[in-house]
Amino acid sequence: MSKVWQKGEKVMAVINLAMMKSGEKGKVVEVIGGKGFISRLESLGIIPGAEITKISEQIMHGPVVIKIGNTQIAIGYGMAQKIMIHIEQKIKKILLVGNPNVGKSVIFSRLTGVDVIASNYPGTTIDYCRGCTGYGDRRIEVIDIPGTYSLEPTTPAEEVAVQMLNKAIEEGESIIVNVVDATNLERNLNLTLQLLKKNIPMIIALNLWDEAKHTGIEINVKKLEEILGVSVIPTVAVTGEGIRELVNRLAEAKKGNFDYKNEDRWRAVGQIISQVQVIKHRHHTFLERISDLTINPWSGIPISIILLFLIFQLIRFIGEGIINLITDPFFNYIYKPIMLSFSKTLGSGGIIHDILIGELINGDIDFGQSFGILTTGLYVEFGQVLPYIIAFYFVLSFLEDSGYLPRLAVLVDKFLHFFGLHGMAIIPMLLGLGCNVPGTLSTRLLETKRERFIAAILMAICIPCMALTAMIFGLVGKFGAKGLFPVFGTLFVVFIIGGILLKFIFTGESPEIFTEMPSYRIPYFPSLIKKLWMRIKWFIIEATPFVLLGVFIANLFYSFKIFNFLARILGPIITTVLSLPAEATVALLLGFLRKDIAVGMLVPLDLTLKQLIIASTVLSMYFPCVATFSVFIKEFGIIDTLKATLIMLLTAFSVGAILNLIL
Ligand SMILES: Nc1nc2c(ncn2[C@@H]2O[C@H](COP(=O)(O)OP(=O)(O)OP(=O)(O)O)[C@@H](O)[C@H]2O)c(=O)[nH]1
Ligand SMILES: [Mg+2]
Repeated sequence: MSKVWQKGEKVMAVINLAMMKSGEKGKVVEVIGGKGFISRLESLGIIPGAEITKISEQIMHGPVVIKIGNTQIAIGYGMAQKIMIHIEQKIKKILLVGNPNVGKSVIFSRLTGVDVIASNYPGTTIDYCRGCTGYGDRRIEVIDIPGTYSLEPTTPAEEVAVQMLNKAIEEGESIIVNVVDATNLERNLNLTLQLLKKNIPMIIALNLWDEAKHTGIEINVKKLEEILGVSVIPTVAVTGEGIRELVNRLAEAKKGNFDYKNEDRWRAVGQIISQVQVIKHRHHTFLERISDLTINPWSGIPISIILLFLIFQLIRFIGEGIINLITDPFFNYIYKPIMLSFSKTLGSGGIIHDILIGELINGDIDFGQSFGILTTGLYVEFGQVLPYIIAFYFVLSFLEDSGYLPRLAVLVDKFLHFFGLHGMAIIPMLLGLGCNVPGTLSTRLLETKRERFIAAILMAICIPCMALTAMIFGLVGKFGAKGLFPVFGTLFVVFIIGGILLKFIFTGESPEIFTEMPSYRIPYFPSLIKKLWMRIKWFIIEATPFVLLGVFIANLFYSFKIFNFLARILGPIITTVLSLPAEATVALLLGFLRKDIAVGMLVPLDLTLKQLIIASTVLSMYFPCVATFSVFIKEFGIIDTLKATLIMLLTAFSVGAILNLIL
């Protein structure tokens, strides 16, 4: 197999003369052969640097005709294969098309250097993503699209894929790289044959070649190329093997010549498979045994409960570890002295001081209470939330790449049907535990709008993101289960009751689960770390402005007494219905920007445990943060977003009032 391809590396598009299409122009790069052969061609002007045009293509390995200057020359097929040409392929766009979970996104990242999320379950990519790759001395656009099993879409994500494909066909000058899973050739060829009928130049990347070898699958690549009439290049996207060859051979992309009747497609696939694939007998692997154990409900459900408990402990362990060993020592022993001297420079008071450093408590900075942008603002985000974000995404990325999530989806399928959802809805929910924005977006892997809407509302109300969870842990965690259980227990109960109600409010069809179980894989560590880093970077870039803006607005509210005005209007509701002090109004209002900072604002209020529980629960449920809100509008439109908002506000305040009565 060819050398490993490094992202961004430039290559020449060099093919042999026989591969050129008629009408194509190019420059001779090299003639491969003995001295006699080379000088024979030289005599007719076929030397490196000479410009040629192919006049006619060979028929059944017959001669080709080219034009050099004004001379037309006929060349035998065998000779033509030895003349290497650098061609000006008019490729403007490369579309990565294939079944879900075959490695398109990893190939996309390799080609373009643009980092996109790749995970071991079908439906990771839910929208298209563009990038560019170096190709000769030009850059061409590469597009990663969601996976699709056929050209008749069944989910919004698949619709995107088919739309992009049709657009590329219409625009012309595009080629398809059909990414095929070598371990599931039969099912993948079904799409390949459909693509061949689309009459667009294509080339096949036979990916997961490493896994095919491990599982004893042998594929005769040459034979497959011959049958389909398009080039096939084995690749291992995660390590980069074969990607360089794929790029080198992009110019070979052509319309295939395999013909079949649509109604005979599966039979055609079967015939191809019988000619190109041999499966060696082998014993069950360790990972397959685990697969059987985790999918069978009798063993799978206890395993999932133990696993979820361990995951929870692991996230706590990593999060607290980072806080105790890294962020707290940093903030207390390194950052604080710097801020204290900055505070002195600012004169230990005044409006600028209050906005940047906040209030000094007994002459000292208290990161929990001072509430300056540079103190509490940065501490909340980097000192308290970030460690849990790292811990959560590390564990989630591991689960995603291992292939466990679709199995969990099967186990919870029955349970989620009570809410009008099917098991795959567990994937957006889990993503929502990290951040509701990607969570809401990934509801696109569900088939109907009804399911997506129910899943998104349930997530917005009952699934606190990791930033909020970390802050709630900081706030009520010190009371142990007495503090944590009422908050998270309430969210769970509301999830169940809310889910059942939503199923009846939004009537409609509930599709059955219909998904592929990818095989278990030991996560490839460099990819896992890259994905973790992408998510951390995303969190820092997306969250920081809102956190700092939140602290800034809170300070302005206090300085300009806007707070008094708001507390007068909204205070009575907050105090009577929720038994919270009027000061909590600002926290609830700012929760719209970011909930972590809103929870942070509760710290200086000296609340009782009951009040902390009510405030944390209501804050979790009443409204998604502004980022999630904008995704809601984009995905569901204004009217449905307003409906969802009404449901969220009603639920949050009724639950808050009930907690106030029973606690
Ligand atoms: N062992 C191995 N794993 C691979 C290879 N290519 C991709 N993977 C893994 O396969 C999984 C799926 O990769 P993705 O790039 O997300 O697949 P996709 O085709 O974009 O999937 P969708 O976006 O769901 O359509 C990930 O866990 C990858 O790390 C490969 O060649 N070998
Ligand atoms: Mg993808």
